[in-house]
Amino acid sequence: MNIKSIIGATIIAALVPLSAIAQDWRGWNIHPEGYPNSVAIDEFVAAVNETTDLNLQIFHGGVLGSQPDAIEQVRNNALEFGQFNMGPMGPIIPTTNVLSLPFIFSSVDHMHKAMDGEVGEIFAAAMEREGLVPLAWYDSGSRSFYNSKRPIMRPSDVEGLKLRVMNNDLFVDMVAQLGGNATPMAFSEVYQSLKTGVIDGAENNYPSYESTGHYEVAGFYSITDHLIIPECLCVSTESWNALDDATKEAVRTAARASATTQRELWATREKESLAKVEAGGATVNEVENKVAFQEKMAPVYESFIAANPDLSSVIEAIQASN
Ligand code: BDP
Repeated sequence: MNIKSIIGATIIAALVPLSAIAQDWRGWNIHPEGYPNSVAIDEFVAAVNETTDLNLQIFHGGVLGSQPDAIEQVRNNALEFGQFNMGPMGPIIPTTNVLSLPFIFSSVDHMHKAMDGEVGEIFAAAMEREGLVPLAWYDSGSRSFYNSKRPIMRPSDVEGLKLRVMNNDLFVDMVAQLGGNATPMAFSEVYQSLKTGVIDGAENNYPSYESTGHYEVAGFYSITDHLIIPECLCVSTESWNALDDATKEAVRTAARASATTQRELWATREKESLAKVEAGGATVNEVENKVAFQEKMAPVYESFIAANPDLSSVIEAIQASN
Protein backbone atom coordinates (compact mmCIF):
# COMPACT_ATOMS: atom_id res chain seq x y z
CA MET A 1 0.00 0.00 0.00
CA ASN A 2 1.37 3.46 -0.83
CA ILE A 3 0.82 6.43 1.43
CA LYS A 4 -2.03 7.75 -0.66
CA SER A 5 -4.05 4.58 -0.44
CA ILE A 6 -3.33 4.29 3.29
CA ILE A 7 -4.70 7.81 3.78
CA GLY A 8 -7.63 6.96 1.51
CA ALA A 9 -8.42 3.78 3.42
CA THR A 10 -8.18 5.62 6.73
CA ILE A 11 -10.62 8.29 5.56
CA ILE A 12 -13.08 5.67 4.33
CA ALA A 13 -12.77 3.74 7.61
CA ALA A 14 -13.46 6.91 9.54
CA LEU A 15 -16.49 7.89 7.45
CA VAL A 16 -18.33 4.60 7.01
CA PRO A 17 -19.97 3.20 10.15
CA LEU A 18 -18.74 -0.35 10.82
CA SER A 19 -22.22 -1.81 10.67
CA ALA A 20 -22.58 -0.66 7.08
CA ILE A 21 -19.66 -2.77 5.87
CA ALA A 22 -20.52 -6.42 5.24
CA GLN A 23 -17.91 -8.16 7.35
CA ASP A 24 -16.57 -11.57 6.50
CA TRP A 25 -16.05 -13.87 9.46
CA ARG A 26 -14.16 -17.14 9.14
CA GLY A 27 -14.78 -19.90 11.67
CA TRP A 28 -12.97 -23.03 12.86
CA ASN A 29 -14.50 -26.39 13.70
CA ILE A 30 -12.67 -29.66 14.29
CA HIS A 31 -15.54 -32.02 13.48
CA PRO A 32 -16.64 -33.35 10.11
CA GLU A 33 -19.82 -32.26 8.39
CA GLY A 34 -22.89 -33.96 9.81
CA TYR A 35 -21.48 -34.22 13.36
CA PRO A 36 -23.95 -32.67 15.86
CA ASN A 37 -21.65 -29.69 16.51
CA SER A 38 -21.15 -29.12 12.78
CA VAL A 39 -24.86 -29.20 12.03
CA ALA A 40 -25.50 -26.74 14.85
CA ILE A 41 -22.74 -24.41 13.62
CA ASP A 42 -24.17 -24.56 10.10
CA GLU A 43 -27.50 -23.47 11.58
CA PHE A 44 -25.79 -20.63 13.46
CA VAL A 45 -23.98 -19.46 10.31
CA ALA A 46 -27.18 -19.52 8.25
CA ALA A 47 -29.14 -17.59 10.89
CA VAL A 48 -26.47 -14.91 11.32
CA ASN A 49 -26.05 -14.47 7.57
CA GLU A 50 -29.78 -14.07 7.22
CA THR A 51 -30.43 -11.70 10.09
CA THR A 52 -27.33 -9.46 10.08
CA ASP A 53 -24.89 -7.76 7.72
CA LEU A 54 -22.20 -10.26 8.68
CA ASN A 55 -21.08 -12.90 6.24
CA LEU A 56 -19.96 -16.02 8.10
CA GLN A 57 -18.18 -19.01 6.68
CA ILE A 58 -17.33 -22.12 8.69
CA PHE A 59 -14.46 -24.48 7.91
CA HIS A 60 -15.23 -27.98 9.22
CA GLY A 61 -12.87 -30.89 9.79
CA GLY A 62 -10.05 -28.93 11.44
CA VAL A 63 -8.70 -27.83 8.05
CA LEU A 64 -7.62 -24.47 9.48
CA GLY A 65 -5.26 -26.10 11.99
CA SER A 66 -5.10 -27.78 15.39
CA GLN A 67 -7.37 -26.76 18.23
CA PRO A 68 -4.73 -24.99 20.41
CA ASP A 69 -3.61 -23.00 17.34
CA ALA A 70 -7.16 -22.15 16.40
CA ILE A 71 -7.93 -20.89 19.91
CA GLU A 72 -4.94 -18.53 19.59
CA GLN A 73 -6.04 -17.46 16.14
CA VAL A 74 -9.49 -16.49 17.34
CA ARG A 75 -8.02 -14.71 20.37
CA ASN A 76 -5.86 -12.69 17.98
CA ASN A 77 -8.76 -12.10 15.61
CA ALA A 78 -6.92 -13.87 12.77
CA LEU A 79 -10.06 -16.03 12.69
CA GLU A 80 -13.30 -14.50 13.93
CA PHE A 81 -15.04 -17.48 15.53
CA GLY A 82 -14.63 -21.09 16.54
CA GLN A 83 -16.27 -23.98 18.33
CA PHE A 84 -13.92 -25.14 21.06
CA ASN A 85 -13.67 -27.79 23.71
CA MET A 86 -12.70 -26.23 27.03
CA GLY A 87 -9.95 -28.84 27.58
CA PRO A 88 -7.28 -27.20 25.39
CA MET A 89 -8.48 -23.78 26.62
CA GLY A 90 -7.05 -24.32 30.12
CA PRO A 91 -3.37 -23.77 29.31
CA ILE A 92 -4.33 -20.48 27.61
CA ILE A 93 -6.98 -19.15 30.02
CA PRO A 94 -6.18 -20.60 33.48
CA THR A 95 -9.63 -20.06 35.06
CA THR A 96 -11.14 -22.41 32.48
CA ASN A 97 -8.85 -25.20 33.70
CA VAL A 98 -11.34 -25.82 36.49
CA LEU A 99 -13.59 -27.39 33.84
CA SER A 100 -10.88 -29.93 33.06
CA LEU A 101 -10.59 -31.27 36.59
CA PRO A 102 -11.59 -34.95 36.53
CA PHE A 103 -15.05 -35.61 37.99
CA ILE A 104 -15.66 -31.89 38.62
CA PHE A 105 -19.25 -32.31 37.40
CA SER A 106 -21.28 -35.18 38.79
CA SER A 107 -23.35 -35.52 35.59
CA VAL A 108 -23.97 -33.88 32.25
CA ASP A 109 -27.11 -32.30 33.74
CA HIS A 110 -24.98 -30.76 36.47
CA MET A 111 -22.65 -29.36 33.82
CA HIS A 112 -25.55 -27.79 31.89
CA LYS A 113 -27.06 -26.33 35.02
CA ALA A 114 -23.76 -24.78 36.05
CA MET A 115 -22.74 -23.46 32.63
CA ASP A 116 -26.15 -21.99 31.83
CA GLY A 117 -26.18 -20.15 35.18
CA GLU A 118 -23.85 -17.97 37.24
CA VAL A 119 -20.94 -20.39 37.00
CA GLY A 120 -20.95 -20.00 33.22
CA GLU A 121 -20.63 -16.23 33.74
CA ILE A 122 -17.38 -16.69 35.69
CA PHE A 123 -15.81 -18.47 32.73
CA ALA A 124 -17.31 -16.10 30.19
CA ALA A 125 -15.80 -13.10 32.00
CA ALA A 126 -12.35 -14.73 32.21
CA MET A 127 -12.47 -15.61 28.52
CA GLU A 128 -13.63 -12.17 27.40
CA ARG A 129 -10.64 -10.63 29.11
CA GLU A 130 -8.41 -13.01 27.15
CA GLY A 131 -9.87 -12.31 23.72
CA LEU A 132 -12.79 -14.75 23.43
CA VAL A 133 -16.50 -14.19 23.94
CA PRO A 134 -18.41 -17.44 24.53
CA LEU A 135 -21.83 -17.05 22.92
CA ALA A 136 -23.29 -20.40 23.95
CA TRP A 137 -22.23 -23.68 25.55
CA TYR A 138 -22.37 -26.92 23.58
CA ASP A 139 -22.51 -30.45 24.95
CA SER A 140 -19.67 -32.92 24.75
CA GLY A 141 -21.11 -35.67 26.94
CA SER A 142 -18.63 -37.46 29.16
CA ARG A 143 -15.26 -38.89 28.26
CA SER A 144 -14.06 -42.40 29.02
CA PHE A 145 -10.89 -44.38 28.27
CA TYR A 146 -10.46 -46.75 25.34
CA ASN A 147 -7.49 -48.82 24.29
CA SER A 148 -6.33 -51.75 22.19
CA LYS A 149 -5.01 -53.92 25.05
CA ARG A 150 -7.69 -54.74 27.60
CA PRO A 151 -10.91 -53.60 29.22
CA ILE A 152 -10.32 -51.23 32.12
CA MET A 153 -12.23 -52.40 35.17
CA ARG A 154 -10.23 -50.81 37.99
CA PRO A 155 -7.57 -48.09 38.22
CA SER A 156 -4.72 -50.63 38.16
CA ASP A 157 -5.80 -51.69 34.65
CA VAL A 158 -4.52 -48.33 33.38
CA GLU A 159 -0.97 -49.08 34.58
CA GLY A 160 1.54 -48.97 31.78
CA LEU A 161 -0.92 -47.91 29.08
CA LYS A 162 0.23 -45.21 26.68
CA LEU A 163 -2.77 -42.92 26.32
CA ARG A 164 -3.32 -39.87 24.17
CA VAL A 165 -4.82 -36.86 25.92
CA MET A 166 -5.82 -33.39 24.74
CA ASN A 167 -3.25 -30.64 25.09
CA ASN A 168 -3.37 -29.86 28.82
CA ASP A 169 -0.99 -30.88 31.64
CA LEU A 170 -3.96 -31.61 33.90
CA PHE A 171 -4.79 -34.62 31.72
CA VAL A 172 -1.18 -35.83 31.84
CA ASP A 173 -1.36 -35.70 35.64
CA MET A 174 -4.77 -37.41 35.62
CA VAL A 175 -3.39 -40.40 33.67
CA ALA A 176 -0.19 -40.47 35.73
CA GLN A 177 -2.22 -40.87 38.95
CA LEU A 178 -3.65 -44.05 37.44
CA GLY A 179 -0.20 -45.34 36.53
CA GLY A 180 -0.50 -44.71 32.78
CA ASN A 181 1.67 -42.63 30.45
CA ALA A 182 -0.11 -39.76 28.78
CA THR A 183 0.92 -38.08 25.55
CA PRO A 184 -0.72 -34.80 24.51
CA MET A 185 -1.37 -35.05 20.78
CA ALA A 186 -3.48 -33.35 18.11
CA PHE A 187 -6.86 -34.98 17.54
CA SER A 188 -6.07 -35.56 13.86
CA GLU A 189 -3.02 -37.69 14.68
CA VAL A 190 -4.66 -40.14 17.06
CA TYR A 191 -6.01 -42.66 14.53
CA GLN A 192 -2.66 -43.27 12.90
CA SER A 193 -0.87 -43.40 16.25
CA LEU A 194 -3.30 -46.03 17.52
CA LYS A 195 -2.97 -48.02 14.34
CA THR A 196 0.81 -48.08 14.40
CA GLY A 197 0.98 -48.76 18.15
CA VAL A 198 2.65 -45.46 19.03
CA ILE A 199 -0.10 -45.23 21.66
CA ASP A 200 -2.36 -47.90 23.17
CA GLY A 201 -5.41 -45.76 23.65
CA ALA A 202 -7.03 -42.41 24.28
CA GLU A 203 -10.18 -41.05 25.89
CA ASN A 204 -13.26 -39.44 24.45
CA ASN A 205 -17.06 -39.53 24.22
CA TYR A 206 -18.95 -42.04 22.02
CA PRO A 207 -19.55 -39.68 19.07
CA SER A 208 -15.85 -38.83 18.67
CA TYR A 209 -14.75 -42.43 19.35
CA GLU A 210 -17.04 -43.38 16.49
CA SER A 211 -16.64 -40.50 14.00
CA THR A 212 -12.83 -40.79 14.04
CA GLY A 213 -12.89 -44.57 13.55
CA HIS A 214 -10.79 -45.01 16.71
CA TYR A 215 -13.06 -47.93 17.67
CA GLU A 216 -11.66 -49.85 14.70
CA VAL A 217 -8.14 -49.76 16.15
CA ALA A 218 -8.77 -49.52 19.92
CA GLY A 219 -11.72 -51.78 20.63
CA PHE A 220 -11.98 -51.73 24.44
CA TYR A 221 -14.09 -48.80 25.64
CA SER A 222 -14.49 -48.61 29.42
CA ILE A 223 -17.05 -46.26 30.93
CA THR A 224 -15.11 -44.20 33.46
CA ASP A 225 -16.90 -40.89 32.69
CA HIS A 226 -13.88 -39.12 34.16
CA LEU A 227 -14.24 -35.84 32.27
CA ILE A 228 -17.37 -33.85 31.49
CA ILE A 229 -16.08 -30.84 29.60
CA PRO A 230 -18.37 -28.26 28.03
CA GLU A 231 -17.62 -26.71 24.65
CA CYS A 232 -18.18 -23.15 23.54
CA LEU A 233 -19.18 -21.35 20.42
CA CYS A 234 -16.82 -18.40 20.67
CA VAL A 235 -16.18 -15.17 18.81
CA SER A 236 -13.06 -13.04 19.13
CA THR A 237 -13.51 -10.17 21.57
CA GLU A 238 -12.19 -7.74 18.97
CA SER A 239 -14.75 -8.74 16.34
CA TRP A 240 -17.47 -8.79 18.97
CA ASN A 241 -16.69 -5.30 20.22
CA ALA A 242 -16.92 -3.96 16.68
CA LEU A 243 -20.61 -4.94 16.42
CA ASP A 244 -23.54 -2.67 17.16
CA ASP A 245 -26.01 -3.79 19.81
CA ALA A 246 -28.66 -5.06 17.43
CA THR A 247 -26.14 -7.25 15.63
CA LYS A 248 -24.79 -8.57 18.92
CA GLU A 249 -28.30 -9.50 19.95
CA ALA A 250 -28.96 -11.31 16.67
CA VAL A 251 -25.66 -13.21 16.85
CA ARG A 252 -26.29 -14.27 20.44
CA THR A 253 -29.83 -15.38 19.66
CA ALA A 254 -28.55 -17.48 16.76
CA ALA A 255 -25.82 -18.99 18.98
CA ARG A 256 -28.26 -19.92 21.74
CA ALA A 257 -30.65 -21.50 19.25
CA SER A 258 -27.77 -23.49 17.77
CA ALA A 259 -26.84 -24.76 21.24
CA THR A 260 -30.37 -26.06 21.72
CA THR A 261 -30.09 -27.88 18.40
CA GLN A 262 -26.63 -29.21 19.26
CA ARG A 263 -27.74 -30.64 22.59
CA GLU A 264 -30.72 -32.40 21.02
CA LEU A 265 -28.65 -33.85 18.21
CA TRP A 266 -25.98 -34.82 20.71
CA ALA A 267 -28.33 -36.94 22.78
CA THR A 268 -29.42 -38.88 19.69
CA ARG A 269 -25.90 -39.21 18.30
CA GLU A 270 -24.54 -40.65 21.55
CA LYS A 271 -26.96 -43.58 21.25
CA GLU A 272 -26.30 -44.01 17.53
CA SER A 273 -22.54 -43.95 18.03
CA LEU A 274 -22.67 -46.50 20.82
CA ALA A 275 -24.70 -48.83 18.61
CA LYS A 276 -22.32 -48.30 15.70
CA VAL A 277 -19.11 -49.01 17.61
CA GLU A 278 -20.62 -52.14 19.14
CA ALA A 279 -21.81 -53.31 15.74
CA GLY A 280 -18.29 -52.61 14.50
CA GLY A 281 -16.79 -54.98 17.04
CA ALA A 282 -15.87 -52.72 19.95
CA THR A 283 -16.47 -54.01 23.49
CA VAL A 284 -17.96 -51.47 25.89
CA ASN A 285 -17.77 -52.23 29.61
CA GLU A 286 -19.19 -50.59 32.70
CA VAL A 287 -16.75 -49.81 35.48
CA GLU A 288 -18.25 -51.06 38.71
CA ASN A 289 -16.46 -48.76 41.09
CA LYS A 290 -16.02 -45.30 39.58
CA VAL A 291 -15.34 -43.89 43.01
CA ALA A 292 -12.04 -45.79 43.00
CA PHE A 293 -11.01 -43.73 39.96
CA GLN A 294 -12.30 -40.56 41.53
CA GLU A 295 -10.32 -41.15 44.73
CA LYS A 296 -7.12 -41.46 42.70
CA MET A 297 -7.66 -37.88 41.53
CA ALA A 298 -7.17 -36.31 44.98
CA PRO A 299 -3.52 -35.37 44.21
CA VAL A 300 -4.62 -33.71 40.95
CA TYR A 301 -6.93 -31.43 42.92
CA GLU A 302 -4.34 -30.82 45.64
CA SER A 303 -1.64 -29.66 43.27
CA PHE A 304 -4.13 -27.67 41.20
CA ILE A 305 -5.39 -25.77 44.24
CA ALA A 306 -1.84 -25.27 45.55
CA ALA A 307 -0.86 -23.72 42.21
CA ASN A 308 -4.14 -21.77 41.81
CA PRO A 309 -5.43 -20.88 45.28
CA ASP A 310 -7.67 -18.17 43.79
CA LEU A 311 -9.59 -20.83 41.83
CA SER A 312 -10.78 -22.87 44.80
CA SER A 313 -13.82 -20.58 45.05
CA VAL A 314 -14.68 -21.47 41.44
CA ILE A 315 -14.45 -25.19 42.26
CA GLU A 316 -16.75 -24.57 45.22
CA ALA A 317 -19.20 -22.63 43.04
CA ILE A 318 -19.42 -25.61 40.69
CA GLN A 319 -19.94 -28.04 43.54
CA ALA A 320 -22.63 -25.78 45.03
CA SER A 321 -24.44 -25.51 41.69
CA ASN A 322 -25.43 -29.18 41.76
C1 BDP B 1 -13.86 -34.10 21.03
C2 BDP B 1 -14.05 -32.61 21.12
C3 BDP B 1 -13.00 -31.90 20.29
C4 BDP B 1 -11.64 -32.33 20.74
C5 BDP B 1 -11.53 -33.83 20.69
C6 BDP B 1 -10.16 -34.31 21.16
O1 BDP B 1 -15.33 -32.26 20.66
O2 BDP B 1 -13.13 -30.49 20.43
O3 BDP B 1 -10.66 -31.78 19.93
O4 BDP B 1 -12.54 -34.45 21.46
O5 BDP B 1 -10.09 -35.29 21.90
O6 BDP B 1 -14.79 -34.76 21.85
O7 BDP B 1 -9.17 -33.68 20.79
